[in-house]
Amino acid sequence: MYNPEIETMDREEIASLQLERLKATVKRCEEKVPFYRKKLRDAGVSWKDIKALDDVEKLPFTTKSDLRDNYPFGMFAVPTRDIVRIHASSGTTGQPTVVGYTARDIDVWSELMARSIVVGMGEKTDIIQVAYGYGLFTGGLGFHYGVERLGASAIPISGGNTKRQIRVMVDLGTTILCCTPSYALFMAETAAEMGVDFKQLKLKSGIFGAEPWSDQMRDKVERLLNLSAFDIYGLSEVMGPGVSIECEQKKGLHIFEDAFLAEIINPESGKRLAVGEQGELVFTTLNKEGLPLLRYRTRDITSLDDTPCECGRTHVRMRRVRGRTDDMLIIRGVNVFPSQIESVLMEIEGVSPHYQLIVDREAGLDILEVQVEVSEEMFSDRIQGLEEWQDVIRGEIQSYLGIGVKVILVEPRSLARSEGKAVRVVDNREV
Ligand code: DLL
Repeated sequence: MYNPEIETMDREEIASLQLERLKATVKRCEEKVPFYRKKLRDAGVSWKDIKALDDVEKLPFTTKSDLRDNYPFGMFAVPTRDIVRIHASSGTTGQPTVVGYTARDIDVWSELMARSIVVGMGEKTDIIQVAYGYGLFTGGLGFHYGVERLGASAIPISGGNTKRQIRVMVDLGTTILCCTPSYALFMAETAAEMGVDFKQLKLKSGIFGAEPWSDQMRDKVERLLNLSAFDIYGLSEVMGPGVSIECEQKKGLHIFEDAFLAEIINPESGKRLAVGEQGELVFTTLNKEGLPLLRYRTRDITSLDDTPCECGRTHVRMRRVRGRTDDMLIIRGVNVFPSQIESVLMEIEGVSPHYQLIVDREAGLDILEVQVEVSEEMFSDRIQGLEEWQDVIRGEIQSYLGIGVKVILVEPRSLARSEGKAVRVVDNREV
């Protein structure tokens, strides 16, 4: 049952718990998953070689393509008769991947989600609107089970039907909202159109994640929805939401280290990096039955922080994910994450938080176009001076990124809104 003490254990205790669980996971993979048996044999390593936590480095990596190659159930460590739930990753390209959970996995996940919600200010008395998509995506059901485990009240509204979301929030007195940060912004806009004032609502916190968002975007969301916004991270392969979450300090996301062992590697060389260095996040699951994973490469870029946190939790923190290796745009040789551009845009008064990046190649040269909506007030005030203003914004982005970009200011409400994960980049170079 719900056991927050595990989050304040001392570091040595955490390490010994992790070591014991790591050994058991490697043993399980070796014995139950032919894919891992072969991979471990090829790497010349066995669970018996795991004597210290650092021995994790001896293990081979697992990648998304391993899951694809073994689609659908080839990496499961139990027969499908023991699987009680199947989800799929939200990947938009290539073959899909599916993930499976035993009854015990669902139990552990519910527990981790209940703990996450508590970190995000949740209590038994809360009314929690779960506006992540229900279905193959892990967001909706992941949160739902966590809310029920905590004993709070779940409103399983799923994503979409935004006017109804607002009515439900007003009528039922929602106290915690759970959805993607981009959908939260869309809700703010819809509420304003409906004449609903967030100051009159009972919302106290929002647990937002599933996509990258900047600190500047957080300020906007907090201001517009009049709540405290927490960043939650997770991925279907490793479990779903509830791998890590920010505490009230909002200085990084505490990883639930009783369930996941995190490492940061150099994405090119695969070498492990020291705490504090930025690289690709890699997870080994520590107590999963259905789909245990060894050194799963997330492609998410971040760094770890093991300094003590003022909240008293001892679990290591990861910095907010600024993007994925595969979302990183390389524009004329410069690496650009959409979230970097977002943070510049959010600092400029009069631009709305709605933007899109279009990448093209003209005469062999990469062109990055930043389309950003002007806020309603600015649009009517400055219709004459839009061009100069475009220049100002272009200047800000250029001086931050060090590369030339094209800025196009577009009318309020002209860019597509998201009810789930926002699509920030349209890359026309591949087609
Ligand atoms: O997005 C699980 C989730 C649901 C997390 C609800 C949080 C809330 P996938 O669809 O498999 O799972 O996508 C996982 O989304 O590898 C990251 O690239 C990205 N991502 C998830 N959370 C965050 C976050 C869910 N807080 C992929 N910040 C991950 C930045 C995030 N990126």
